[in-house]
Amino acid sequence: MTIENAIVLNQANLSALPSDVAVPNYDRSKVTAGIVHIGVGGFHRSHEAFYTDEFMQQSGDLSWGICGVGLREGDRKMQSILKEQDYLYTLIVRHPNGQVENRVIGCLTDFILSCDAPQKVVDKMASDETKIVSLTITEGGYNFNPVTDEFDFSHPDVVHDLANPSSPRLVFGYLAAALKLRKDAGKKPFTVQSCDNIQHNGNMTRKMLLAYVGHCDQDLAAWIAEEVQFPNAMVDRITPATTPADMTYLANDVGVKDNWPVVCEPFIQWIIEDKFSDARPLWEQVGAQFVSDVTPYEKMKIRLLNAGHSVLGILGSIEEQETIDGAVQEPTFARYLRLFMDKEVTPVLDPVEGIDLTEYKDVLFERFANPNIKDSLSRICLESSSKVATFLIPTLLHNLENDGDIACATLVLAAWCYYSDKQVNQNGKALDINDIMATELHDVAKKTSADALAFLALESIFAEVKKYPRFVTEYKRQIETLYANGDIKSQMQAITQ
Ligand code: CS2
Repeated sequence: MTIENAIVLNQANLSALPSDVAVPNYDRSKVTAGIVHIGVGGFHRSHEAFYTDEFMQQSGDLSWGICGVGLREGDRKMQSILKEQDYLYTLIVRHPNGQVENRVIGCLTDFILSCDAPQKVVDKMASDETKIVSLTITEGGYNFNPVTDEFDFSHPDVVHDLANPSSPRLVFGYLAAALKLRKDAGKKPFTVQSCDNIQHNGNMTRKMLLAYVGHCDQDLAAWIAEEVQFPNAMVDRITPATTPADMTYLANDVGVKDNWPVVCEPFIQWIIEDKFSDARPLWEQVGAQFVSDVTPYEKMKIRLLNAGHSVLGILGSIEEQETIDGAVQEPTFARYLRLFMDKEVTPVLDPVEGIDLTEYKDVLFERFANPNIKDSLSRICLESSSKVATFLIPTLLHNLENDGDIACATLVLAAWCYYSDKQVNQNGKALDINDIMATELHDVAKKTSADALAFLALESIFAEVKKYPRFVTEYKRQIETLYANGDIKSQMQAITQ
């Protein structure tokens, strides 16, 4: 049944929405923005914004609205859609059994595009009501060199920002300018809270910011080092890219016209170190967990879930799979992924208090197999160069150093070379590749037919692992077989049998 005249989502229409759509129970006109968030994509809207909306609903403490910030021209579409909808959007939670929960999230209060109004972003962060600046800027946004883990001063945007401190392009310029205003006014700093999938994401943010600031203002760097807190955190909720079908579903089946809803799985987790520069929402009242050391949790999640996604994403793309659920329902892929998790990742992990790793992995398989979350492999393979470097290479390196198993991870790297070289799947269909290093990846990968090890020339990714002859031999063997037969599935089977 199609619902005629779906109701346009905005503040005035909130009370007229269908009764099975949950709406904020708080007075949005009284909300103030205690949080400025940079990088308002699907994941922020299904995760931190969800927790914060729930906290405001339950506690009635309305000082935790979120002011969104977009640092890229590409954020303009999100900004204009949210503005038209009075910063409301629908969260569509899809359970494996087909149950769907639709809920309007109300905690976003504004959205500023830095390219339109850089000073407005700085002033907002520096304003007294802002207690936290949180980030989802992707692994690549931290601007570290993956081999040295040091700040990359050669990046053109960094060169730009150092020359133009009042209109920066990267997050560090904004944080620096806003923290300087706080310092000069004798005020407390805000907390800088990373929500990206990087191990020790808070420490990494701190290190990068201090490197950047130290280059131009030593006093400010010393003050930041002393005063600003950067809690590490593990974040988790699978959030596929929104598709036109999701909007059609909302309009036709639910009766809500939302131009950019978010779809996600029911599972959600946020484990945070409890160190904040100033006040924070009591997110623990709505399911977040505060711990003194998040290291084992984040390692477990990144090395199993995120790396597991990359394993399925890269191998599955070549084999003409389209989504994570489709790939994991294929026995060859499921067996391969489990072997990778059991033999190559589990031995590398530290004990995680309160978590049974076997059960954690079982749950991951159930989450990946959710048939109502169509997480596309093209989303998973977005920016594979930073993902492989952060999610997979550290596990491989550990196993090389400790005589552990390396076959599964090595085949993924060989497959990634094949994927970057051919840019089509085994059946000749063009792959949708989006990677900042795409040209470089293609240029080295295409030399593979002449030199099996050509791809390993990518120093920023392979510098460490290629020091191990055991890896080089295994990689060469896998590459030669793949280029001779072009049959990734049999190679996976050869490893799992
Ligand atoms: C995914 C993540 O982008 C990726 O590679 O692994 O977006 C993943 O879905 C989230 O981290 C889940 O918490």
